[in-house]
Amino acid sequence: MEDRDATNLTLKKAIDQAFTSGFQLDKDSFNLLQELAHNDQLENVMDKVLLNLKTLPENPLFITRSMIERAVQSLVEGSHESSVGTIEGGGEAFNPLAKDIPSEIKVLSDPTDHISSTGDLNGFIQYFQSRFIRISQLLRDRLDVKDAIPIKDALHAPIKTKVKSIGIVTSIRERHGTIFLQIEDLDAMVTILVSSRADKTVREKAERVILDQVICVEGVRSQSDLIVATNFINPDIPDRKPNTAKKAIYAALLSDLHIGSKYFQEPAFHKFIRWLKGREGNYRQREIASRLKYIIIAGDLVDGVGIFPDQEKELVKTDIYEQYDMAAQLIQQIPEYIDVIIIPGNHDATRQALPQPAINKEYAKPISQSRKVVMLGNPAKLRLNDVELLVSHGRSLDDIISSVPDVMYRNLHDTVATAMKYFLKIRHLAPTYGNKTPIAPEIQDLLVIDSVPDVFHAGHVHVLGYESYRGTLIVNSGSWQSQTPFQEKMGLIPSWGIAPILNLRTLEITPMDFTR
Ligand code: D5M
Ligand code: FE
Ligand code: ZN
Repeated sequence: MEDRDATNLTLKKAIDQAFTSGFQLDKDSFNLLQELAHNDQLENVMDKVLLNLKTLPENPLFITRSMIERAVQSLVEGSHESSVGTIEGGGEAFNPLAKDIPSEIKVLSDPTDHISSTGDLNGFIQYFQSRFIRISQLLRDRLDVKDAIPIKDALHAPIKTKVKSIGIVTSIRERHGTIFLQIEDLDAMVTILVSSRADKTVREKAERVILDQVICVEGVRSQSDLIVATNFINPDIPDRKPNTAKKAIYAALLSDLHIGSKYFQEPAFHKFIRWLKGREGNYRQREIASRLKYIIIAGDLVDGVGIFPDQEKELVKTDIYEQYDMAAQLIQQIPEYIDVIIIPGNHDATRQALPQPAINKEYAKPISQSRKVVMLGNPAKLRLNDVELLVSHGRSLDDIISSVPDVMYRNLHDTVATAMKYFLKIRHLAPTYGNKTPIAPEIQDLLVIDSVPDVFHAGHVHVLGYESYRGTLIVNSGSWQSQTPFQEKMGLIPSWGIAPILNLRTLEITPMDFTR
């Protein structure tokens, strides 16, 4: 008797919850709730249903059986991607609203037509000067940096006085626990010292300084032309409210397909395409598909040829033309009302050094002949329905991983957004020269993040992650390639086949799992 009372109570609670939130229950869903209550499975289900409903662009009148089923399933699975669950086959007619919504794309910057470097020594001097000037301007926009003085003046300040200067970090060394940094502006250079006994916050900041970044150092002028650091200031991005679209309209953020690789997960990608066409997914998932207007591919569309030693063993297509042919055959199947935007990565057919021009037209031809695509360079900045996106492949994430203490290949599932945050803090997409990321000495440093994006999208590390930072949504899009032998050796477990879908109206991400 008591048991039945408890069952009725949870059932009543769930039904009340639905009604007070303004939803009705159809007969099927009522029956299911009853069943769940009877089996002690109703706890938290309605919370989950209502939470999922919040991410819908428009509220439905009824809570249907499939909405409840999905909530139950995701509670059982419990992972952070579970809000999507298995995609079921859908029966009803698919009416893509996005077909009637005109696309609003504005390319704000694309390096493709600004490539001019010759690679000589003068080029590099000019390049780093451009970097210094552009980022120190961003630093000077900060109240706490306005009073920074040139390094040569700091060197002439009386001993034991406080000084503050901006410089590019030209060396980082550690000896017996003391960190020595060298910073340089347009006409002088100084050594910064952080002793092992320094304040913990200063130590922590010093350990996160990245080679060749532009930074402001506060400290005390000491003997022998040293500055003992008391603080490090990054340009960072201001906390603000991002721009959003007026309509509920979606963009799929993808990267790292690696078409041509043995490890490219073609079935998952086919499932993604079927979902776009309304042939996969439950009510809510199909609703999102119907409003999907843009697909962005942030590099590594193909696996390429000769990118790493013995690559042939890992390829199903050893000819780069065939790889792009295969890419074209897949991209062609994307409904024509969806705009596809593609930038290159380090596996694509264009120059390797950053900034990269768009994928070479000769190779991209089968794609551009098969449907309309927007081919941009890396990095690219664009506006989609009022939302400003910075899209870069993210190769220098490898440099961040090798230089800062908190981010490792092994813990990327928790730290990939933190790794991307470094770029925003230092306002540069590839700080370190001469490590993993080749950089071409353009006259203007096109890798400076001069305006603050609403969304920052990258890939490369093959791990899905997203986080909002001071108003900017950071997204790493994971991959469509399963673990390669090299990644296994590094301890990198890729998250493949899960597409982060961006709602441009709310800047929220719905991860959609196409692996099952
Ligand atoms: O890079 C995918 C991931 O694998 C990225 O985190 C770098 C890592 N990776 C792959 N190959 C190498 C080599 N040769 N050295 C270091 N790290 C590597 P992708 O660009 O897709 O190959
Ligand atoms: Fe990749
Ligand atoms: Zn890559």
